Amino acid sequence: MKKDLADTPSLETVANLMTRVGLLDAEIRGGKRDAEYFANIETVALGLFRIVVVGEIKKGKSSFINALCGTRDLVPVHDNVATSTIFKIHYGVHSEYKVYFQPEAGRKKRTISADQLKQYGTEDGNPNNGEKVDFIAVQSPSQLLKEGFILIDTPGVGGLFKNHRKITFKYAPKADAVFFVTDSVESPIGADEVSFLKELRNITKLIYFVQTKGADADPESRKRRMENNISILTDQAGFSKEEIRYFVVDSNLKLAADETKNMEDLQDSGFIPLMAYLNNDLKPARVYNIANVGFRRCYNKFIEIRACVQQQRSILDAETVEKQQAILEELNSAESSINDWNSNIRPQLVREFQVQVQAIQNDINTVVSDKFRQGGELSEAAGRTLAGYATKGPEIIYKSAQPLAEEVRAKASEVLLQISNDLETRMTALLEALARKIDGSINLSNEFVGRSRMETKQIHYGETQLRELVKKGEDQRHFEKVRTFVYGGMAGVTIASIAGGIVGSVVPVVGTMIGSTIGMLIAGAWGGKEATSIVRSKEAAAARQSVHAFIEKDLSSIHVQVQDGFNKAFTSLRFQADEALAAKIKNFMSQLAADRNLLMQRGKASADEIAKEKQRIVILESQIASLDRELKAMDKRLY
Ligand SMILES: Nc1nc2c(ncn2[C@@H]2O[C@H](COP(=O)(O)OP(=O)(O)O)[C@@H](O)[C@H]2O)c(=O)[nH]1
Ligand SMILES: [Mg+2]
Repeated sequence: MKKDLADTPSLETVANLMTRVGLLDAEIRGGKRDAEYFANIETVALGLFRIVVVGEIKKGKSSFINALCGTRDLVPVHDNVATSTIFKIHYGVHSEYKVYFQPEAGRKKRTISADQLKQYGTEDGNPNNGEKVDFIAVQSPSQLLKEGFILIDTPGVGGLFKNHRKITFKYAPKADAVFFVTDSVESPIGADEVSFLKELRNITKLIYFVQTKGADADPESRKRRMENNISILTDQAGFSKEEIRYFVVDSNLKLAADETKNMEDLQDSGFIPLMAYLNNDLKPARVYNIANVGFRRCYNKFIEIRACVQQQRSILDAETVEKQQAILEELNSAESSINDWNSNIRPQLVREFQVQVQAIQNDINTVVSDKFRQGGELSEAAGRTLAGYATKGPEIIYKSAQPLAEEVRAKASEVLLQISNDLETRMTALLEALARKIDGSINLSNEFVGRSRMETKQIHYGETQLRELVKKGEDQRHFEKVRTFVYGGMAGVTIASIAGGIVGSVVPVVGTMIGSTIGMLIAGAWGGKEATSIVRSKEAAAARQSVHAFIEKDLSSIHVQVQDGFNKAFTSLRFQADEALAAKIKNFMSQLAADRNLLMQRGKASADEIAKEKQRIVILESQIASLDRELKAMDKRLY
């Protein structure tokens, strides 16, 4: 059972402990640092929290972000000029804006001044995104950002329903929180927003509500608005009253309060409970997950170090030739068991594993085909919608092409997320089964294995943890980092921990990989061409047919992308477990060689040299004992 989240150690504390373990590891390996492990410490220390802000145009999204950051005009706020691009806002010592262009624009990113924001980031200065801006990265020294929050401001040009989905589908699945912004003065949550929210819920459960412009309404009407909105959310959008987190704020008041340091205004702005919720509830949950994975990684390394030092200790303590001989025999027999297992059993287990991965792949291919192929479920559903237009004229049917295509893409994204969950569950089960088989198939002498076997805990990577990793898989570099972060987590010193190692290292990798594959596929599904090229005909039946043909074509391009994406992912999945095994075995063998070497040297060493060696071990042992206490204390806080 998980403990109170508020008791989670800070990521700094976890990173510090990881560093100490990493340095001790380097010390016993003759000063050589495990580069991967140290890179992973950075990942922990950097643990970030992503907030995506969505909502209709002019509801106050950009103002809300500025208020959160405590910086006026950090992102442009306008009375009559609409934001036309994504802003990604993150921490940096200096304020800075950088424009990133879409790949097809073939332009390098460029730093711009705040004055140029209008030119690239608004509908006025950059109509229909003629500049092909992908997003604008905003760097700011704000305190909130410094604490590891990343904010994403989204446009909402001309009605949220049509234009927002693409963006939301791209960013929301990876968000740690999605803030849906509505306001206190104009209309309550409308039909378009309801259908948008329903879709949003299919891809993330982390939706929170903000009602802005609180100070523009009197307290009574702003409360009525809130109650009204909440009943819309429960009656029409499928939210339950208990799950809704709803905040009434005023962003302008918050900004003013920051400037004048007026406590009363700050209180009235409504930002205190919102920030408290962010800091006390949302962020700790995320920190917990990162801390947990980092801690496991650290603990694995610690077990290696301890086993290694224990082995050195027993070699030094072996005073007699008989005792030394016994150790040598133990090492030799371990080596031959491993070799034996490696050449006879491992290939067989790996083959079985690969056959089962293939079976999963076949199932996934079937599902993908059932859903996406011509005449498949998605196409049929679109056909049914079109059949509903039987009494409509051709013009109306043509007009329905674009929304219908978007409908299909939204559904495709949903299906992809479902497949990804299913795939993750099945791959995890398969890896756990493999781990059990490995564990059951290795016969090593008990004394040799016993010590570390006791310490090998079953590592549970819950769904949320996997999601954490998945979210981070966004850009390729980060993905690689996370991959090594979890993947490298298993290089152990005894074969007994292989089984746990496989589950502990490969399972999160699987989650990360599936997540990033799905992320790309969803983005790809939304990258389809616009429904503009339909040949127009006068007759309604022909119009229905040509719209359906268009949808089919759209689907078939998505189908190709999806199949291709999954095939690539499977190719890699198939080899993950074996790669993890190979690394483990290599490590084990080099440890055996080192032990044997020490044993030989001990045979030749003078009493003086042995005494000195023992002194070195005593120091290491005391470091290990103190790390052991701290790790146990941290373990208690995490479980
Ligand atoms: N009084 C008040 N005005 C606000 C608030 N939030 C936004 N506004 C105003 O509403 C307009 C639109 O805000 P903006 O943040 O650009 O909305 P966006 O299109 O959703 O990003 C601007 O004129 C803001 O000054 C608020 O909390 N209080
Ligand atoms: Mg805006």
